[in-house]
Amino acid sequence: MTMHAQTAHRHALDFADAAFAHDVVAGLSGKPKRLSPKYFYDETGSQLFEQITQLPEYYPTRCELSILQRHAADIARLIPADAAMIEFGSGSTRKARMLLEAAPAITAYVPVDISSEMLMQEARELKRDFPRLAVCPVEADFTGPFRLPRAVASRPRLGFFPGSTIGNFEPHDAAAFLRHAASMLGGGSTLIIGIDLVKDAKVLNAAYDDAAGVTARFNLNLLARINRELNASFDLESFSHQAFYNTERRRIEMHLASCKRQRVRVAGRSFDFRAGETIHTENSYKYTRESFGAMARGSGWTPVAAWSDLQGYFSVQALAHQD
Ligand code: SAH
Ligand code: AVI
Repeated sequence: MTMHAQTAHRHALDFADAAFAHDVVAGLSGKPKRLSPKYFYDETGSQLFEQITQLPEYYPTRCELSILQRHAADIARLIPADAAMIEFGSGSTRKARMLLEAAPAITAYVPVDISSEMLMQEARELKRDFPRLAVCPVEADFTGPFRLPRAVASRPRLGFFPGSTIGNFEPHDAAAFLRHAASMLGGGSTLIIGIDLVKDAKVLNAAYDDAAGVTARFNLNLLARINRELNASFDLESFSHQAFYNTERRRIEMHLASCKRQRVRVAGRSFDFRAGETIHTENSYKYTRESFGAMARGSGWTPVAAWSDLQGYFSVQALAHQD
């Protein structure tokens, strides 16, 4: 890195720290208290998410992998020559690798993620494993504006948003994200997106409250991160993981519940908790093919293909943006 790049990187980090402190203080000052799920993903959080994907109860990753395995060739047929694939929330890049193997037409790959360590590690490994591919990682919050690297400018673009990460947005934010992605990817682009489908509440509840307690550790890691980075005093033993399917709103809700009345210091401020009071840390919305299709059409995209696993738990959809 040049001196100039180092200074710019430090400023970006200072800015991210300030935004984290601001969002946490604002979220804990609200009624009800809430925190954004994008803050789950520090280095430990990303590792815990990877452990979640291996759990017997957590079906989304297994289902989506099986769909991609079966239909990689169908997806590859939608990809134009010399394309750039931009992945939103790339994490372990395991699913991108399946598309890269099936579609040599992809000559540039732009993983975008907020979790810097995992992003850089994956980018290094991809460069080693796909030596002819231009790998251009972008550390960014994809809910805001960010610049695409130069390698993408002259290439046709393919968006990839697997994992049902769009389900972590509120529906109006999901629609806004789709509109933003349409303008960023441009006319003629395709978006391959993973959607978790509405299903039996028992299956959903188990997926987000696993017997081994990994999802609980993932949820509680947010408080550990706040302690470490914002000089806070959360006692992790006195908060407990809660996850349940809200049938009416078609979403899993995750919360951290205070086991007692207590006061917590965060970034120089005090926050009081009643016994049983929760911090709402995540929603994971579930869609039907129809409800997602309607949202996509209202946000500049036309569904052109949809694939499902054999149980009908998960859907991978191809959306086209005309203009
Ligand atoms: N695509 C992978 C990972 C899904 S987990 C898969 O399908 O398994 C969600 C990923 O999105 C994580 O890697 C997390 O760091 C990233 N992420 C979450 N919110 C983000 C945001 N606002 N901006 C950028 N990346 C985000
Ligand atoms: C990343 N995202 C799609 C996951 C989900 O299923 O909503 C995050 C997660 N939260 C708890 N378990 C997994």
